[in-house]
Amino acid sequence: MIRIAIQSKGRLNEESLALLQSIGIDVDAPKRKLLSKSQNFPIEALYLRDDDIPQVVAGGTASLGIVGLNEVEEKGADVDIVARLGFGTCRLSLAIPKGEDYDGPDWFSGRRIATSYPVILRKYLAEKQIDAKIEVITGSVEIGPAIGIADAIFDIVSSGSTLIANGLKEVESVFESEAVLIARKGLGEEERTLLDDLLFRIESETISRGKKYLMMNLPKASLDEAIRILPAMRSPTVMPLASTDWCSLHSVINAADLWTKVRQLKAIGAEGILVMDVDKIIL
Ligand code: PRT
Ligand code: ZN
Repeated sequence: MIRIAIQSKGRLNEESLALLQSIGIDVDAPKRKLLSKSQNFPIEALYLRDDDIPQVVAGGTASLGIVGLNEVEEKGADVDIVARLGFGTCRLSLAIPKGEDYDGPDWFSGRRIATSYPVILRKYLAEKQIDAKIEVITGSVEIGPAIGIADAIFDIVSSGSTLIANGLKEVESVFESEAVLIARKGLGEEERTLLDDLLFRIESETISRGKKYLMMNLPKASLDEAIRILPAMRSPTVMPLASTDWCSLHSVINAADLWTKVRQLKAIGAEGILVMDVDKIIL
C-alpha cells in the first residue's frame, strides 16, 4: 500500500483525480473524507491543502504527492520530482502598474514587492543582485499596488487576465510551473515497485494525450511521400488492398497537426480518411 497526497479542493484537485482515473485507479473524491483507499490499486489518497503537500511527503506521512512545482520550490522540500504531469501549468512573474516605464530588473531596486512566494522571489533578487523589500501576503496579492502596500507584485500568472483586470503588466517571468508527482526520498522496495507501475501508466497516458489515429486508402505510387508526411512512432503501418495499385495506411499523429496533414495527404491522392481518438499508447 502506498499513500498519495492530493489537493483536497482547488485548481489541482479535479485534474489529479482525473489523472488517477485515466490510469485505471479509482479513489473516492474528497467529500468529508480525509483518506480514501482505492478498490482497484494498493493506493490510498490523503486530501490536503496544497501548501502542506511538500512537507507531508518529505516527512513521510505520505510517500507520494501531486502538487505544483512552485509549492515544492517555495517550501524547499527535500523530495524527488518523479514526473511532470502537464496540467496546472503557470508561471511566477513580476508585474508592475501598467503605466510605469520598465527598462529591466533594476526597476525593482528599493521598491516593495508583494508576494506569497518570498523564497523563490528572494532567490531571484539575489541572483540579479537587486535590493528590494518583500511584503509577504497570503491572498489577493494582485491588489497590493492599488491599495498602496507594494509597488509591484510577484505572483502566479496563467492567462494574464487577473493582471490586466488589476491594471498591472507582467515584466519578468521568473519560474515555470506545472503539477508534478513527488516522492519521499528512500522509498521501500514495495513502494518503489508500486511507484514504477504508476510511472509506467502515467507515461503511456502522457504519450497518448492529444494524439489521433489516422487510417486512409492511398495510391501505392504516393506511399513514399505519405511516409514523409506521417512520421509515426516507428513507421506507418501499410496494408495491401484488393486493388493492387492501392494500399491502406495507418498512423498516429498529433491532434494539433490533423488538418495540415489531412490537406497534404488529400493532395497526394489519399481517400476515405478515418480519424479516431487514441485511448492508450503503450510503448
Ligand atoms: O486551498 P489550497 O491551499 O489547497 O489552494 P490554493 O488556493 O493555495 O491554490 P490553488 O488551488 O489556487 O492553486 C493550486 C496550484 O495550481 C498552484 O500552486 C499552481 O501550481 C497551480 N496554478 C495554475 C494556479 C494557477 N494556474 C492560477 N492561475 N494557481 C493560482 N492561479 C491564480 C493566481 O494566484 C492568480 O490569482 O490565478 C490568478 C491568475 O490567473 P490568470 O489566468 O488570470 O493569469
Ligand atoms: Zn495553498
